[in-house]
Amino acid sequence: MSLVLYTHPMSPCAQKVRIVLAEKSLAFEARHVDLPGKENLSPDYLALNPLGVVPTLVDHDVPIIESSIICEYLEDRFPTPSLRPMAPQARAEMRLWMKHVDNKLHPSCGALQWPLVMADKLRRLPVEEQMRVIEQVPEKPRRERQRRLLLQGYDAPDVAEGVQVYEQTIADLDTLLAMRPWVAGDAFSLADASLAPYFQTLFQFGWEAWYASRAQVADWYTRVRARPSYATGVAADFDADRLADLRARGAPAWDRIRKLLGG
Ligand SMILES: N[C@@H](CCC(=O)N[C@@H](CS)C(=O)NCC(=O)O)C(=O)O
Repeated sequence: MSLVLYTHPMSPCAQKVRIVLAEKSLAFEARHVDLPGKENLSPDYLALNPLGVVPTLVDHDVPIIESSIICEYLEDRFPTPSLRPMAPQARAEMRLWMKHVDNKLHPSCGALQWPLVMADKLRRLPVEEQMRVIEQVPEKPRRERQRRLLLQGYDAPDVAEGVQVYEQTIADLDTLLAMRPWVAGDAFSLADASLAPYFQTLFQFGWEAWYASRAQVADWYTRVRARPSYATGVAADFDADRLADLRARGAPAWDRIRKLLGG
């Protein structure tokens, strides 16, 4: 098969790419990377993706990294159906949302999700060993965030900041979606594919109340979830047992988030 995707079910960045692959009806081979076991830091994986993160797309032996770049690559390589608006202004807006996701929403999601699902294996090691593993994370901001989250859990400042970023994002989207059906215009685009997984995070942990009162966002996410691309690219990885486990982990965290939201 010419397309191989290195992925993990809980990775929003990988979900984004899987949505795009499904929208374009592209077949690919999924290779699961054990993120809690830090397989992403193995020499073999780092040779493919020097940043040590999923996703990585390999197209005929050529690795492509960074989820937004992968999405644009897929768009260039397989232009139909297109997930980019035609008008340059709408395209710029789409890319601004993608940049917001990469720079702000993704680290915020990491702060909320990582301590709940990715840190278990590491926490079973002696603290010096935990720190030795974290020291191998190639990018400084992620390395330092993971270290803070390991040591401080939900008391880390990243959690409070992440909650505010999520809250502002939901509010801004609600205003925008009152004017148009999809984030960058009349059609589902890479902007919708990029944002959708970050609502999966809220859904899977049972934090739907966060967006439920924002009518436009709630309606948008219902329409996103109804798309076949979401069913195959995201929801298929969350069976009833996994969802029950995630919701149990999410419940105590929601108490903290609600307080941070002033509730
Ligand atoms: N900017 C990167 C971020 C990728 C990223 O942070 N991936 C996470 C999973 S969503 C990861 O692989 N983390 C590895 C780790 O936990 O050390 C992208 O968009 O592809």
